[in-house]
Amino acid sequence: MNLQSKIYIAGHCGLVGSALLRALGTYGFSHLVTRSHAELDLTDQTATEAFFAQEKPDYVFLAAARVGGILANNTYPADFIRDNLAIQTNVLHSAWRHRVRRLLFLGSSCIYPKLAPQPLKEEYLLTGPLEPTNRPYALAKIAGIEMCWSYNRQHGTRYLAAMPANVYGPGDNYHPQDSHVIPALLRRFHDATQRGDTSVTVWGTGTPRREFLYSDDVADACLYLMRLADADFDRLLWPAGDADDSSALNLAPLINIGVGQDLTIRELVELVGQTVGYTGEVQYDTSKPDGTPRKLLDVSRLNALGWAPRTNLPTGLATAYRDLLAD
Ligand code: GFB
Repeated sequence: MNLQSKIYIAGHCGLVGSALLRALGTYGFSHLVTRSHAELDLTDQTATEAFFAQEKPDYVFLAAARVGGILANNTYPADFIRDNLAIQTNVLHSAWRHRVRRLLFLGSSCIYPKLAPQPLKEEYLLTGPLEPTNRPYALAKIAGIEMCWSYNRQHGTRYLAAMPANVYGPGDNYHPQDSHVIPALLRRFHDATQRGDTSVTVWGTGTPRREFLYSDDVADACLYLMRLADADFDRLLWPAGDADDSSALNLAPLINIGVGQDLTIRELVELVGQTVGYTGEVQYDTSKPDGTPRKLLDVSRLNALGWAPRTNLPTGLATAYRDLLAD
């Protein structure tokens, strides 16, 4: 990928896509292609195919997806499975037809089995049952990984699937019910502080552990991966050395992106309270789901390539909070 390459960022208005756009701009990539959801509905196969036929991008970051927090996943399971299957099917197929050189498909750490050993290695994919609250979303993303793998095997494409930890950052969704935990807590603690409330409610027991990754770090890792030399990139696609061995050994073209550390929701609540300056009480609503007890990613594959995140959680939370205040 060079500075003149034509690069399509699918989902450039989202949390990861907008960070990718910023990062590509910062590095000096000048030939960027974007379409808003209103301009191009990626669940529409005909429209997606026409777009690829017209633009013929060299590289694709597939960050377009229907995403949401634990409750949104549980409330709209049909939307999560249908939209994600449709988007990725259309984009992966058209990208092959129009000879895209490399594609990075973004998923999530929820693809791994609910009770898999920690930290989660890439080869744990499909080794056990999934967490029920986000199974439709996870299954769609697993199908996306399998599609990347299948197109690589049958058509010689270079599709890599990257699974980030829980992402947060500027431009997040602050919806009270549908958002992820960090934007939800920033908003709730901020509103409580403004109103002078003495108690705030947090969902679940507070015991689940989560790993949080700042959106600009995810984007930086994605660029790092897309800019790898051919031999290094291909080693990620074929970890066992060749197509047949990789398929037999369950070595998908898959790489985790994370910070290698997690914390409990209770510890996160402390940090968010400090960030916002909230000093009241916290109640836990145990009628709300906890989700997976833990999903800490093993990031040794990415670290071995020389990449590490730059933003620690307190710094990232402070930036995210400034973004909320500016909203
Ligand atoms: O961020 P979150 O929705 O993602 O929830 P998941 C993380 C944890 O925070 C859960 C707790 O244990 C929640 O019960 N939590 C506490 C809250 N208070 C809140 C709150 O006000 N809002 C939210 N949302 N959570 C999603 C998956 O799971 O993570 C998706 O459903 C995707 O498929 C995404 O993988 C990254 O980590 O539980």
